[in-house]
Amino acid sequence: MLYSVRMRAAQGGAHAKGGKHISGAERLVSREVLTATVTTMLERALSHSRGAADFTNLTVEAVPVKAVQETACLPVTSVDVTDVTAGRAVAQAELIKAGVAPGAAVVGIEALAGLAGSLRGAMLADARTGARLDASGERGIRVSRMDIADEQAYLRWLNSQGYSNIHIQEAIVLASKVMSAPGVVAELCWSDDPEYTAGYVATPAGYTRFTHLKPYGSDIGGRIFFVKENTDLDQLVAYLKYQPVLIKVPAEEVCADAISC
Ligand code: WAQ
Ligand code: MG
Repeated sequence: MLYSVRMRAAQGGAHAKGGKHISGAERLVSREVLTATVTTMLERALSHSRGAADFTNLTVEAVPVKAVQETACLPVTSVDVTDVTAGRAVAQAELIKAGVAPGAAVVGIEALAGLAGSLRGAMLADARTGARLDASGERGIRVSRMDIADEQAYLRWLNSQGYSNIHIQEAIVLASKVMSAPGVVAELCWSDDPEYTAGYVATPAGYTRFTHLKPYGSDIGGRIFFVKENTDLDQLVAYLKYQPVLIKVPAEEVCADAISC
């Protein structure tokens, strides 16, 4: 059995009562690390750079192993840009390369940039027009029930590429699940944590990070998933929210000489 652990935290009351979204997290873990996972999430909600949560919802739900699908981890590339304008221009080009119509890429970037506050989930948008497709309003669609299959192997794989922060760790897992979903062409994301300016475009071919997609100090972030025409939206949303998925990193090079590994 695995356990889906989900946390969402707000300040000024529950999300549904107008509270400001502070933090959220999703894990799919074994019984051995369940209690530690819950504790870490609670601590994170109580001491977040977006503010201290006064409402935290923690859900723990058993998931039978046979319900879990596996999917490959996206390869990661980093692009250094000098500022937000340059970052958004290259992110736009990356979206277009993935099959998002040029006008839709512009509309999508503007939708994220124009948010008055962070949603706690993602927006779905038409990859031809950029028009919003989901009816979840200010909540957004929350992708859930995903994790890395082998955390130690994942951390080694990330470290070997110079990546170590928790934002990257979590975002690659989320994006890998989203890219395995039926009908998704690409994702655009930047963080809602005021000190974190990097963001990414994910496509089924890979995860491309840009060092600046959001101005330093802004606490408005978000995610937008661009969706192909004729996609069954109910099926897509059900997959994103409910399908348990574990992400597999590429097998490590076998080391002939254990001492030099
Ligand atoms: N499902 C859907 N949307 C989500 C989820 C989720 N599970 N979690 C967060 N979001 C949305 C929500 O609108 C947040 O406001 C927004 O995304 C940003 O969330 O390579 O830190 O957790 O250096 O602040 C990306 C770059 C970091 C990482 C992303 O997102 C890198 C990040 P945050
Ligand atoms: Mg955040």
